[in-house]
Amino acid sequence: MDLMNKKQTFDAEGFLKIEGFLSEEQIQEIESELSHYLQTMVPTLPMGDIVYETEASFWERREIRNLWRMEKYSEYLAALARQKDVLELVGTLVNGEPVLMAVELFAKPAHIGSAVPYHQDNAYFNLAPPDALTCWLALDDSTVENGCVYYVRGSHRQGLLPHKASLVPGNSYGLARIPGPAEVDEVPGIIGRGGIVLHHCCLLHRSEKNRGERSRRGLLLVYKAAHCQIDPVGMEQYQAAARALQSHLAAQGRLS
Ligand SMILES: O=C(O)CCC(=O)C(=O)O
Repeated sequence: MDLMNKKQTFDAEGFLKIEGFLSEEQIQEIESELSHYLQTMVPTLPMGDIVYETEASFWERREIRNLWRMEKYSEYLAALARQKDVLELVGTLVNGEPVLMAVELFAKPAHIGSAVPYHQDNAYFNLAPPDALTCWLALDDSTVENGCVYYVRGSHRQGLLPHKASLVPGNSYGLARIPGPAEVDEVPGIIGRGGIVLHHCCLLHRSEKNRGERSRRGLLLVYKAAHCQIDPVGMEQYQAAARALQSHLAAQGRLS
């Protein structure tokens, strides 16, 4: 599929899936950088840049749910996000010069990896115009069993829907009203290791708990176009939700 066909699909559906975007060799290189990151960076990270799973095993085995702002700590990952073919594709889809916002990990460990509530990323970003996207890179085969992301086809065209504090560590903001199954055309983002799914920042999406035997790691490269501005009113609402989560965790003694 050429770039213009990819753009047509992305504009119409709000997401675009490309199997085998990275080779097995590249994925192994990323994995080796990740193990280095876990050993050397994770012990030094500030609280805001790491989130642990909160299931019963929390105190015994601290399984990582999310790593945020990884581009700050890993030159390798920052360079990966600047790869020419990635920037060319992203620039076409965001209608302008691509600017990296973040590199993140959604680790979703086997058995306990927690669900992500329905949300639109732009409820967090508050960008106008909403020319931003996430490139979700599968480090494992992502299946229904291990908690793939579900995308609501065409939902990016509705604009931003009301969100509220979700109190979910790692995803503090969620859709205020959860749509019924008949209201949405939801597509499971089943994708093989090395594949990518790019989704528009206004696309409604969620993921379920990992009920499988294997982890479901997604490495997220998040971009906006250079011409985007931040809407301060929306940003204040999101930050209030983030503060509500912090107070909730502090009240439970879980801010450690
Ligand atoms: O990986 C997941 O389960 C959720 C990812 C997500 O929310 C996103 O890509 O914006």
